[in-house]
Amino acid sequence: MTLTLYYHPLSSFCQKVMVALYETGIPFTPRFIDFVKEEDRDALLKVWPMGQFPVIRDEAKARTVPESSLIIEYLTLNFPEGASLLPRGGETEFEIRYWDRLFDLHVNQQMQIAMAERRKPEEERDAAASKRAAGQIEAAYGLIDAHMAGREWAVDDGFSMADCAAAPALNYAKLIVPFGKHGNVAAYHDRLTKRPSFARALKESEPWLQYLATE
Ligand SMILES: N[C@@H](CCC(=O)N[C@@H](CS)C(=O)NCC(=O)O)C(=O)O
Repeated sequence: MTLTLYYHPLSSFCQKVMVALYETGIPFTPRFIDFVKEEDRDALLKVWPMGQFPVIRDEAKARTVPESSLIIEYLTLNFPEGASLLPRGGETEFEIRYWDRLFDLHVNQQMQIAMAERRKPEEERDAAASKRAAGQIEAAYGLIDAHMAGREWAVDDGFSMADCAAAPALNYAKLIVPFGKHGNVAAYHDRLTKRPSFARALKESEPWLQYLATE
């Protein structure tokens, strides 16, 4: 086995990559990173000086790949099992990248901003930043809701990188902005949580859920 995934089970962007790995069955060695532990932080910094995860290290090719979307692309290029997550060429590839960007930038990252505010002591919180982030999520829900009408997955050709991005993004974002009137988003999230790849990632995150900032 040549792939090592540096990750934490609670991290939304790590879950995105875990969904891709479980979906495709590509073998990998998990390297759990606890940011509280110096030796773990050092181990991550040694492979990726930016100190963020997810990161994969492919020893066979002496290659380190950061960034959840790049990691999934790497899987699709280097493992035949990964190809279906990002079929190359034409509209389908464009649509997958479009929805992957939307879920990462306007749902996942905004959720992270709002969660980070919740983790701060009350007197240090930036109410305007939280409001802006929630507004972005709400606006994204509107786009996703309209798009998901009559669809099973984000792109018609089947489960893809866009759904890997959507699963953890929506699952955490609902704690910041409930789905409310966006019934198609709620139904899509429900399908995602039942998908065995994401259900497995969720199960693995359970022991750490107590550390999530919920209010
Ligand atoms: N754009 C990156 C985002 C990665 C990211 O935000 N990772 C978070 C955990 S979900 C992290 O490493 N946070 C710790 C830090 O930034 O120091 C991706 O798609 O992988």
